[in-house]
Amino acid sequence: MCFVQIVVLAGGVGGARFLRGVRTAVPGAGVTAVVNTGDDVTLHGLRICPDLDTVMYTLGGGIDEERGWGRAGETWTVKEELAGYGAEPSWFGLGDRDVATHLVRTRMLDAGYPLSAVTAALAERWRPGVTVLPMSDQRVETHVVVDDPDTGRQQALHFQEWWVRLRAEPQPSAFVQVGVDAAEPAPGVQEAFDAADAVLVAPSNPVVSIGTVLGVPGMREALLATPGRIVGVSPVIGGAVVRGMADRCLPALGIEVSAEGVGRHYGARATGGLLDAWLVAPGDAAADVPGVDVRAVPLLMSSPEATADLARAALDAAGVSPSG
Ligand code: FO1
Repeated sequence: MCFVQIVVLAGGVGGARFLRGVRTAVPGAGVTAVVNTGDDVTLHGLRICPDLDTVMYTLGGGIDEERGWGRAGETWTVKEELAGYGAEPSWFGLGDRDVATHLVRTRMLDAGYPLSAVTAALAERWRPGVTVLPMSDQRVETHVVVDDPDTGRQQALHFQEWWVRLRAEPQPSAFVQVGVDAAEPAPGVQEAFDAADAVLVAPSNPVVSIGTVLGVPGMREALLATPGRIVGVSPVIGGAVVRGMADRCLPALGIEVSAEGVGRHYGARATGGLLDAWLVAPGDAAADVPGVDVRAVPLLMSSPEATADLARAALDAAGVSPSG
């Protein structure tokens, strides 16, 4: 019996939780996560890949569930000692256990291993139960264009500074993926799409996570050539984002903060967009996304069971039965 092959486009916290539900919903399936790396940053000489780590830790059982990022049982001694030296940035939460991941990754990258090989090596420890692929082996870093409150001039901040230090407070006017023009999908991404029975777009940030993944040259073409159906899950419920700050990002691209707005932004596969189907919350059942099969199902990933039910609904919309 050939196992069901599923590809999931994912960002950080929401994407990781959704992936855990997919893994539960189809235990025997081959699941490949294509993960955003636009949030990646080099701080204190260490290469940090937040979304890859959140996916790896969440699926590997090492995540701090409450924060949604970083390690469970974390301590912050290195961070405190760095602050003792006045070593900036002090605003980024560098956990002691997390530092080990960054040290191993940075050493391997410096030795010339591509990010996809580094990610596979780290996954040897965490055994996430899905194949975790960075969207690209080339560096792509999301920068946020904001108006400088003091000078009124526009400036570009690294996503992490905007997100963590400034709590996404300055209204962004644009997002720029530095390095994206020289990027291409990572090894294994094209093959995963070619073999997919279904591609699921996780309820991640449509702009800085899903948008960044799709912005890699060749990615959209690879996705749209997949033989499977493409099913998205709305990250917006009742006009509000469930978690994170997608509502701070959507207006910059003129996208309405609603299930309908995001669905229309992704667009119908039949008319040049992405989606064959779009899952919205029961309260958003009236969402009108022309050319797309809109289905109202509970979207809150309030428990592993609820998330598995959501994943099953997504696979059902893709015409994939869990048994394959
Ligand atoms: N998010 C925060 O809000 N504050 C932090 O100090 C912080 C540190 C951090 C360290 C490692 C890591 O993998 C993620 C971290 N995040 C932190 C989350 C991260 O900034 C964002 O969640 C992702 O980049 C967006 O998905």
